[in-house]
Amino acid sequence: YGRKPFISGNWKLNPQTKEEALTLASGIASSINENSPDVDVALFVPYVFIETAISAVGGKLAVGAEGVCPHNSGAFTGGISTSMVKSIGVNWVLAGHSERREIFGETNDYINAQCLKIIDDGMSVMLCIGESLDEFELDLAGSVCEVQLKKGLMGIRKEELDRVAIAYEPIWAIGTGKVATPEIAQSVHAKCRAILADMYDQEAADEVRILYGGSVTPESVDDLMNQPDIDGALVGGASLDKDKFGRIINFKT
Ligand code: G2H
Repeated sequence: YGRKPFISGNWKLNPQTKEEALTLASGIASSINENSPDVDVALFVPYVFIETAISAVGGKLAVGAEGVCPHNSGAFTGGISTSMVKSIGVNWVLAGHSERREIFGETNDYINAQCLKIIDDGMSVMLCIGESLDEFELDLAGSVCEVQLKKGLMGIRKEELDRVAIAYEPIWAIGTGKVATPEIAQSVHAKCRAILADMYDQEAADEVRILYGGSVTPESVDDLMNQPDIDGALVGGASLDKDKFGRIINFKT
C-alpha cells in the first residue's frame, strides 16, 4: 500500500544532560545516509532537549515531544501545551504510552483529549496501544487494542488520519527484552488494521502506519519489518545507543 516505513525512538527519562542529548541526537542523525532505506525517522525526547536535538539533527529527522497536556493554557502546573511544543518546531507528539497509562494514570478519555488537541493544532500524533501479559494470555490483545483505538481516536476524522500513526506495544514486551515474535506482532497489527477499517473504511485503514514497539533491537528489526502490516518501530532502550538505533534505521527487508 506504499506506506512509508517509520522508525522512531522514545528516549523516555533519558539522557541526563544536555551534552549527552546533543551527542546522541547528532550521532543518530549521522547514521542516516544515501544508502539508508526511504524511511521517516523521529525521535521523541524530553521537552528540555527538544531544541538541542533539533539543532543537532540538521533536518535529517523529526524531533517530537513525549506527550502534551490537552489544555490550552492556564492553571495546570507542570503542563506543556501543544502550542508550546509547536512553537519550537515539533510536529510529532506521542500519546497513550503504557507508562503514561500505568504510572501517571492517564485514561483513554484523557488520551483522546490529547490526540484531539494535537490534531486540532495541526501536528501529528503517534497513539500507543497494547495489552498486558494477563490480557495477552487470555487472548484479549485484539479486544484491548479495539477499545484503546476506538476511545483514543474518537472524534478524529478520516481526512485527519494522515496525521495519525499507531504504535502497538504489548506491555509484556516493553523493556523486558521479550520481543513479540514477528508472527504475533503481525497478527495483532492485522487486527488493528481491521479495526481501523471498521471505524473508517478499508482505504483509510490501509494508509495508516502501524509501528511495533517493545524491546526492538538491531537483531529483531529486520524480521519485524518484513511483516506486511508492520510499518515501523517505536524503539526505547535501543534508541539510546547511536549504533544500535542507526542499525535499526538502516533495517533490511
Ligand atoms: C516500548 C519501547 C519504546 P523498549 O516502551 O516505546 O521501549 O524498546 O525499551 O521496550
